[in-house]
Amino acid sequence: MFEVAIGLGVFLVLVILLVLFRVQSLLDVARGSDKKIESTSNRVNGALLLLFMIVGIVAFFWYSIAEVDRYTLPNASIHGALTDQMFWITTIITGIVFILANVALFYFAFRYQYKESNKALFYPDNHKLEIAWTVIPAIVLTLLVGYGLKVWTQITDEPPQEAEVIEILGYQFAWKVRYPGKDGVLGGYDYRLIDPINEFGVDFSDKASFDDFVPREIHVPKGKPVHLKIRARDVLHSVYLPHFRVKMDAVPGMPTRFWFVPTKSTEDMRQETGNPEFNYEVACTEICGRGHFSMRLIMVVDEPADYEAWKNSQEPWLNQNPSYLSKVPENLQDVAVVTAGINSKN
Ligand SMILES: [Cu+2]
Repeated sequence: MFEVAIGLGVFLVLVILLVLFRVQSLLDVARGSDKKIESTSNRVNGALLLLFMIVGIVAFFWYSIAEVDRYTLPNASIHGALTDQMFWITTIITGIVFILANVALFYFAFRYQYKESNKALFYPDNHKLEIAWTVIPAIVLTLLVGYGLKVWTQITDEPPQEAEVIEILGYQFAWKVRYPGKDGVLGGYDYRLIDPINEFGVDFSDKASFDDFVPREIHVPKGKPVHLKIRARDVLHSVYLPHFRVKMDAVPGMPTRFWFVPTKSTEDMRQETGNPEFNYEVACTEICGRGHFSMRLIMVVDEPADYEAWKNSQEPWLNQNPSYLSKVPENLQDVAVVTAGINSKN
């Protein structure tokens, strides 16, 4: 509160000074003063703009080089290499244009500042120049967009048949994942079946749901395609796996998907980064409310054999919540009991 008051005070003083200055200038005009317009302020401003440019460019390069680790994470997926390549090509081309345009902007402000001895050159148009600065950017942008479109269609192509299917559900404020179990098929769902325990709204009249399991962590196999089926329960969320260059919105009522192939296990990454605590994580990149920051889920990338072992050690959700057997139709009860392994527990 105190800082705000000080800020307001400084602002008010500045406004008053500005008003006083304007009043003085208008008085001069009214008195018919013949003071020359030219003053030192043009030279000072021209030099300051040049200084601003130099400081800006130095800071830009210094930050970009010194902090490169902060904005480039090691890549751990096949399509991530394509994404990275595209990112760098785009960054380098637009970066060169950015620097050239800004050097010209600030240099012109300095070089062509107002001087009484200078007379402005009347230069209405130049067809060659206009054609050049229309056609060249058009071609460069078309190539960049075309290249991006090609990579995008490759990345968002149909997932392969053998892909591991995992459902990921975003809600305020966490992620939940569901695996299809031994049959490899996720059970159907309906939002009207959602209750405090059946958070996915799984439809237990569907046989495929009996062996589905809902673990606390998300595990995926290294070197195999993983097909994420993405849903949201309340508001927009967004699945973000930075090391795999995966980002896809989770939209209520409109399932989305993303598939990718992890190339480095959690263990590989711990060695590569020299950080024994390293973990992949799923984050939410849609500001979805107060608890947005807590939408973090650890993702473990296993060697394929470890992944299979982990999958086999998981208990079906129905086994952990046997009261939901009552939602299973009469004629399928026996199948559900066997598939979910309920008898073996009781
Ligand atoms: Cu979210």
